[in-house]
Amino acid sequence: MKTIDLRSDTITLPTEDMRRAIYEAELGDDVYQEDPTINRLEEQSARIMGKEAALLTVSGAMSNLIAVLAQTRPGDEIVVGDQAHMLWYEVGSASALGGVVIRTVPNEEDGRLDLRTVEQTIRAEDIHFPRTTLLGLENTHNRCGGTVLTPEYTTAAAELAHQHGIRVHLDGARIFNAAVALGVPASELAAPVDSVCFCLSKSLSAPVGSLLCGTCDFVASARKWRKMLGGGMRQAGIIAAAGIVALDDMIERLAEDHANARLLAQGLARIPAITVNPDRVRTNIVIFDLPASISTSEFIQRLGRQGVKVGSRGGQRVRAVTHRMVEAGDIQEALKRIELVVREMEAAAR
Ligand code: TLP
Repeated sequence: MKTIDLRSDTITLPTEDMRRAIYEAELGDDVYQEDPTINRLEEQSARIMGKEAALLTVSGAMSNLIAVLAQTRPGDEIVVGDQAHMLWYEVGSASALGGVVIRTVPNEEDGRLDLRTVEQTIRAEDIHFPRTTLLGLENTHNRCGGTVLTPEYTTAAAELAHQHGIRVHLDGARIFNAAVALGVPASELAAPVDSVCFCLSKSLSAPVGSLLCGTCDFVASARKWRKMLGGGMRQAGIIAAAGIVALDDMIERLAEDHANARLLAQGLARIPAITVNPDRVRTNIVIFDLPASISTSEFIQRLGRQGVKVGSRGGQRVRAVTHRMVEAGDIQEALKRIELVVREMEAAAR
């Protein structure tokens, strides 16, 4: 029985081309900025994002943290959505290590923040208040189910922030999924913001790495913060080599993952006990609800024993993510096994 792992696109393994590129990579010491492969990846990334410069970091979480460290001071306030990855899944690093207060604005179902609410959240100058210095956006939005922010929305949000002297960071861990779904270049989605990061190690299938992009001054400061965090790497061209293949070859194919996610959502919608809206699935993340009669943790365990792995999204919610290592046929097979487990659990609950 083939295991169909839908927990995350982070589980994708490097391709043959990536392994070959890793083997052949020209290397140097990157703390001296002498690794030609990293330099190439950083230049390519900056170009793709339409920014002056880029910095390779070990992870999306490290890029987001460095974006905070380089653009705020301890005691400042940052504004993010109440479903933001930075808030939920980064161990509180912005507060613990950056010393900033995290203030939240409710995320709309589609990942946007209502801009009137954002404006009301921005602190006025007052001796009692922290300074609001950074607004965080996320595209695609993980907890909102892979939803996309358009260039128009991002521009409006950034204009508002900039009018108030606030910088904008975009967590674009899956920005290429958004770009492919909208049919626009990633640079258009990143143009309005001051800093943007994206991940090589999710749908793009590279083993490690994230790129943090912005102006030359910002990236110079980010490089210093990365060193302070112990993230100055040496011959990490072996990571960058796979990243270059990811950017060259793996972006266009994301449309397949999106089609498979839609297929999954449409199939799930035909299972009476499951609640899901296939029309809301824009990229590679499907979030669906189980009925109250079914325990989510037990469902995930039982389904795992049937060779389908999915993740919990809290409460009755389940998350399934499509990626290069699952094909349309696997989706049909996963649907059969999901239906079986739901039926069994419903029967047991009666
Ligand atoms: N997300 C992971 C888990 O942490 C939940 C996943 O499986 O989806 N920003 C966004 C929007 C992300 O989804 C993630 C990873 C990150 C940042 C952090 O990236 P890494 O895992 O490289 O630190």
